[in-house]
This record gives sequence, C-alpha cells and structure tokens, in this order.
Amino acid sequence: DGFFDRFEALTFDDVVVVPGWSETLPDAVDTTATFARDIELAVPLVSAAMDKVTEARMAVAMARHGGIGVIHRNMSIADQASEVQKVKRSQSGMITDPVTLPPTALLHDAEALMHKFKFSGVPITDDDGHLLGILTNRDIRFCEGSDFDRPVTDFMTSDGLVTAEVGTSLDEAKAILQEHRIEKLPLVDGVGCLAGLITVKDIQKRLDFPNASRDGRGRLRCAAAVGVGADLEERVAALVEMSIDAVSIDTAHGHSANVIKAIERIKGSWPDLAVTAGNVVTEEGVEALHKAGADAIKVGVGAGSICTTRVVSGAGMPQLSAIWHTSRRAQQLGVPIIGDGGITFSGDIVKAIVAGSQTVMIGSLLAGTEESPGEMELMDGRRYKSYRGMGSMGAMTGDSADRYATSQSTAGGRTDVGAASKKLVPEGIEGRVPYAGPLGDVLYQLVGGLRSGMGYAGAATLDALRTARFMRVTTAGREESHPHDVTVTKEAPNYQRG
Ligand code: RVP
Repeated sequence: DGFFDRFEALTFDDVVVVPGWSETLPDAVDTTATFARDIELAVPLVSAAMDKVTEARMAVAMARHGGIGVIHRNMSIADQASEVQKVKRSQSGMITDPVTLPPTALLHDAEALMHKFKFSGVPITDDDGHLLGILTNRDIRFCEGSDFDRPVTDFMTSDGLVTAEVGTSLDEAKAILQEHRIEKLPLVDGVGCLAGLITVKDIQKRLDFPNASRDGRGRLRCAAAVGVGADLEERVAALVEMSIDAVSIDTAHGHSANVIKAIERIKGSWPDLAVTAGNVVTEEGVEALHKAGADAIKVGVGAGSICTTRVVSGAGMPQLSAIWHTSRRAQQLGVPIIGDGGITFSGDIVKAIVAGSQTVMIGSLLAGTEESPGEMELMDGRRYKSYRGMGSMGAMTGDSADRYATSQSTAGGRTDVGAASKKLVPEGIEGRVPYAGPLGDVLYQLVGGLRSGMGYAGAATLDALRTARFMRVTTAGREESHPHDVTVTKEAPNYQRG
C-alpha cells in the first residue's frame, strides 16, 4: 500500500505514471474492460447518468464506439423505459422481434412509429403473425394530407415481397439484399409468419462499428440509473421489459442502509440482472455493497466537475486515493470498480486505471458533444452546451420535483424525503461546457490518450496497465506537465484549459 497513505488523499493531478520498458505500440494495445458481470467493453468508458449527458442518443453513440451509457433517471419510469427501448431497437444483427403494425393501422400510426425509432420501414402482420407486407419510406415518400388517414395496406409493398427463411445468415442476407436492391429482408417461418428482420442499415452499422458493445442478440448494450425509493421495483421491471443490460443504483452515498436494501430488493426479484451500485470511497463501502450482491461498484464522492459536496458537506475523498483504496479490496473480492467523476484529460483515464479501476464514468467531457441532450448555445461567438450536477437546484426542481419528494439521496446531490416542499440544499452547480462536436471525435482523442499511456507504461492490456507505478509531483511538476511559458495560439483537439 505504501505509496498511498491512509491519512492523506491524492488525486489525478498529484501524480504521473512512470514510463516503463515497452514493447507495446499504442495501436496494438487491447483496451477491453469488464463493466459488470459478463458485460465486456472494447473501451473502458461509461457516460454519466446525468440529465445533460445520457439519454438514448448518447447511449447509442457510446455503445457503438465500444463503451456504454447509463440513461439518467430524472424522468418518469415510462420515459426512461422508452429511452432504453430506443437504444435496444437502434441496431442489431437480426431483429428477432420486429415492431409490426396490423393491417388496420393508419398511415399516421406508421409514420409516428417510424419517426420514434428512426426506422425506415415496418412489417405489416395479421393477428396470427402472418406477414402481409412491408411499409417503407419509399412507399410513402409522396404522401400528404388525407393520405395519412388511410390504412397502411393501401401503401405497403406486398406483391413480389422478397423474404427469406428463418436461419438465413447475415452474409446470405447481404447477398439477397444486394441482388434485389432492397433495404429490408423479412424472415418468415414455414407457415408464413414473420420471425425476424434483417436490414441494410444494421449490416452497414456492423461494418462501421466493429467494436460496438452488443448483447447476445446483437443489440447495443445499455444501462440505466435507478434510485432507492418506493418505485424501485416498478422502474426496474419497466427497464427489464426493455431488455436493459444493467441497472445502476445511483446515489451520492452508497455506503448506506437504503442502498444495501435496494441491491437486495433488485437481486431478490431479478437475480441475473447486472447491478452496479455506489458511490463509495472506502474498503468498507466496497465490502458492504459486494456482500449485498453488487456486480460492480461505483467510486467517487465529490470528484465531479459540477459537484460541491466536499465544500458543502466537508465530506468526500480525492479521486485517485478513493480508487486506489477501494480497488485493492475489490480486486480480492473479484468485483470491478467504476471510477466516477473528475476526469478532465485523457491522462486521468490512464491514472484511474493504473490506480485500479476497470472503467471510468465521465460527465463534463461528454456533455459538450452533439449527442448529449439539450441545444447548443452561442455566447460571445463561441458554442456551448449546458451541463449541471444532478444535485444542483435546476436538476432537483422543475421537471423532477415530485420524484425528489419520494426518493432520498440522488446522483451527486442530495435531498431529504419531502424535499420538494422544503428548501433544498444543493451539492452541485449549473453551468456550461464548450461544444465539442460528435462523440466519436471526442472518444477518439480519449481512447488515443489511453493507448498512448499504455505505450509509455509498456502495457498491452488494461490488466498490465494496473501494474504500472505512480510518482508524486509537486506544484512545480504539475506546472511543467501543462504547456508553460508559451502562449497557446491554436487549440489542440485534446487540450483545453480554463
Ligand atoms: P465529471 O465527469 O467530473 O463531470 O463528473 C461526473 C460525475 O459527477 C457523475 O457521474 C456523478 O457521479 C457526479 N455528480 C453528478 N451530479 C453531481 C452533483 O450535483 N453533485 N455530481
């Protein structure tokens, strides 16, 4: 333990990773990490369960690039389930339970459905599941006005519909789609019932995103945050119904009776569902959550860029020490740590992993991307997106006020039962971050920095990276780490300060 004193706490900026003998090229390293249970990620990155960071669009983009998104819970159960559904429907190898419409459906029903899921077509089936036809964008391109009140059967393609048998492989499907110049291939069983659907879009996405995080059925992975309140079972049931891959018990203080109970409540009814829980910063916290059944443990109190917990309450722990201490115990117990909060540069990801975490959860660095919820804002000619703590006044009031009346602590911010009717004590602030463009570009830089760090450490895998050494730096050393004694005249894509 030596390096990390128990009465002194360090964070990312206090250390550097010592370069070591290397036969490893950054391009050749393996960044595979375990998120929870059998959920493996090609890159160890998780987007934060925050209302300015992760909804369906972010979760889709995170999973496509090999990470995972945790859909926030500052919305109704139905809305959150619908966000998860959008992710699980967005891309698959073969869609085994395609969304269909009955022949009695009207064109505007079809249009609404296609719009919601960004589908370009929908199969039409009768009550017994027989395939009658398929309605695609092409069939309705020039529809207008009263057309939308007519039944879908007036517009669908049914004569000469190209189908294939159940069991057709993706490669065979590709050939059929190519031969007939079509975009969707329904799979039918011996009696003409729809049994699946293969689309050009899905095949193309597979080629475009070879590292995507996918479940056993080829759908993108998705996690979602839950609380500890009375509606926990109802929320988890709705998420499970949408095939959620993992739920994340999302509280500011995970080493607490309600969180332990929440894990047990979930595991009692859904023993096979991956559950991550947090946040904690001590070995005892890890032990308690592991004992209750948590499959991954989220670490960090007060580290978030928008978090004021440590100044408001005096409590917390600088993030590098928190990860170090918790991960020693977690490793013995065989449970992965998710380092949550405080990542400001790609080098911090490297340090979080050297300290022992499997994955890191990120808010501020992703809040500025195209895929985060919310609009771009212009100020003094520069582009921004808003970002706020989930324990900020803005996040705790307004659209979520009634929810806070029934749940106790929440992600990074804290209210008491009945807080909606009382004055709140926020533990987070509201602000903005520079607009950062598409998530893919940001992740390219973050993963590039991680790969580079692995090269310096001579680590071909993240397990090997966890054996690297730290050295502590002084204030002078930290100044030397950043650009110094020059005026930066061109912004680098991976370095911005202040
Ligand atoms: P950061 O990446 O440094 O922006 O941190 C994001 C993390 O901050 C979240 O995953 C969460 O743990 C924490 N958070 C969220 N809201 C608040 C708060 O209001 N205090 N803190």
